[in-house]
Amino acid sequence: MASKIAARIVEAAKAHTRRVDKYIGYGTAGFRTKADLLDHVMFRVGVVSALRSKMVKASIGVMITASHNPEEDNGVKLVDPLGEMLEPAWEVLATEIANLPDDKLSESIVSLIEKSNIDLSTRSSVIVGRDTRQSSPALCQAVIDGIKAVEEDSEIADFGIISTPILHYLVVCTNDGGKYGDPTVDGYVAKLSRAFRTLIGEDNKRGNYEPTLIIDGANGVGAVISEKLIKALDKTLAVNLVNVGPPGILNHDCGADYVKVQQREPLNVSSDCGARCASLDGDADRLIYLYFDEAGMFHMLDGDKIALLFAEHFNDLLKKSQLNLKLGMVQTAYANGSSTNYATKVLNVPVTCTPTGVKFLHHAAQEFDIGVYFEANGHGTTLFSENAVKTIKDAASSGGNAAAQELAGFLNVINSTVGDAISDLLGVEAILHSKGWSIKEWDTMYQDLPNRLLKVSVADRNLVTTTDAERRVVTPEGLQERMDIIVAKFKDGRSFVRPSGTEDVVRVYAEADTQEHADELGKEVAAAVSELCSGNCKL
Ligand code: 16G
Ligand code: ZN
Repeated sequence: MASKIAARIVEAAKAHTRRVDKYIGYGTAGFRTKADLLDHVMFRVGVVSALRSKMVKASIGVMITASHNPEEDNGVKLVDPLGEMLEPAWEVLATEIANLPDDKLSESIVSLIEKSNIDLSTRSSVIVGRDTRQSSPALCQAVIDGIKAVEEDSEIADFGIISTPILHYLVVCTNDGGKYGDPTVDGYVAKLSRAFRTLIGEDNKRGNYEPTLIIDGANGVGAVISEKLIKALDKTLAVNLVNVGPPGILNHDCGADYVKVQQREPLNVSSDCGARCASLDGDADRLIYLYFDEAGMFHMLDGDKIALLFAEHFNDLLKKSQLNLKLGMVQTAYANGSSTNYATKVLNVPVTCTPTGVKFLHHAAQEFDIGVYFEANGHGTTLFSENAVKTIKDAASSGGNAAAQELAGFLNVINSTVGDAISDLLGVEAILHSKGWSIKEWDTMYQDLPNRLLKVSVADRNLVTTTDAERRVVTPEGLQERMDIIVAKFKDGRSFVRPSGTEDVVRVYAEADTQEHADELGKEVAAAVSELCSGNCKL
């Protein structure tokens, strides 16, 4: 049976031969490179997804996207049955299969089926989604060809253009029989918008909160989903949607990554507007807020500020509702030192630090009853344990506990399956409304420490290895000692370096009491990395 399937796959693979030698690895965000190198990878990912579905006897997700990368790139990642990132052992298997020469495909598939004890009689079920890139439809077809090569009769739910978080949501809802929500895009929009409208209640204006918002759709799928959402919100929130797609170019001078990295406003958001703007990235799983103050100064509120807003509000609601649930936060080393201080010293909320990458944060957040996790780049969500869901719902339904009822509303606004810009945006708006806060009041919760991000090109970025959630260097030998000496020269100095998981560079982060000092610290550390890894520094 295994060899029969392998023969079918080899036959179908003739339409998706491997025409490029380049090794393509399954990185932190799946396979990602120039779109024209990906046809054979997509076909093989289709094969792997169908086999994985048979093995776990559940629906698997496949998302075709390169997130915030430029239009000419593309990528693909697999989503496991509970909505989480693909199991690491299968990342290895997927990478192996994606990079095999065509004539080695057959034996490798047979060995995978046999070693993993895959029950071939189980019908494969795969949920597929794609972002708005021009290359996505053809690459999606390659994935579908791969799934069908394993089993012509596979169950394939092709949802077309959807955001990455919607794909995660669909996988969860499909596998839990609709408990988390209705497994359709309309079901997703209805769930979130209904919960938001319930939280806002009759009066959408409160204190200094104005129910008007600019959404920067990054010319991607976020704009498509926002349009559906705007309709469903029915004026509870007045949205001015900009960067809605062609002729605007995906992620070009707009989107969450652009705003975060360039520290400036996206295209079509003018500096004198004085309003709140929420920037989404190309697949709508990252969110960054921004505004201009009266003096025309740009201000950015990144993942850390969003996390602290959630943490503060949930902390508050837990106290008011007198529910005994453990609230915690998860950050990475990139989190601004001020945000960590605010959480631990002002809010008394414990903070776990993990390596970069959603899967690490998500996993660590499961240790709490209510776990708020965010990367500074704007990717994050809140997880509620089973115990938390039950406790909150029970308290809310017994009546008279307004804080518990508000928490129950957040259970439905938040997409806990993965970081979701649209859901986070509704969460932020509901909190600002609840507090009667302007964006400025949110922004002044704490003051970010000045910081600088640099990258260094080196001969081999994997020379750099780290420990302690990327906060200390193990190799090259002597680098950490050098960094310790440099950091000690700066007031409030902190710096760490790590090899990027998505680019061929070593990243340097530096933080200090003034911007000048952060810049200086970053430069000195980058020079040390360059020297010890024989590379060249570049901004
Ligand atoms: C990927 C990760 C993101 C991380 C980024 C770091 C996922 C789904 N995405 O985009 O969490 O922040 O990589 O990139 O895990 P870097 O390794 O190049 O710094
Ligand atoms: Zn993204």
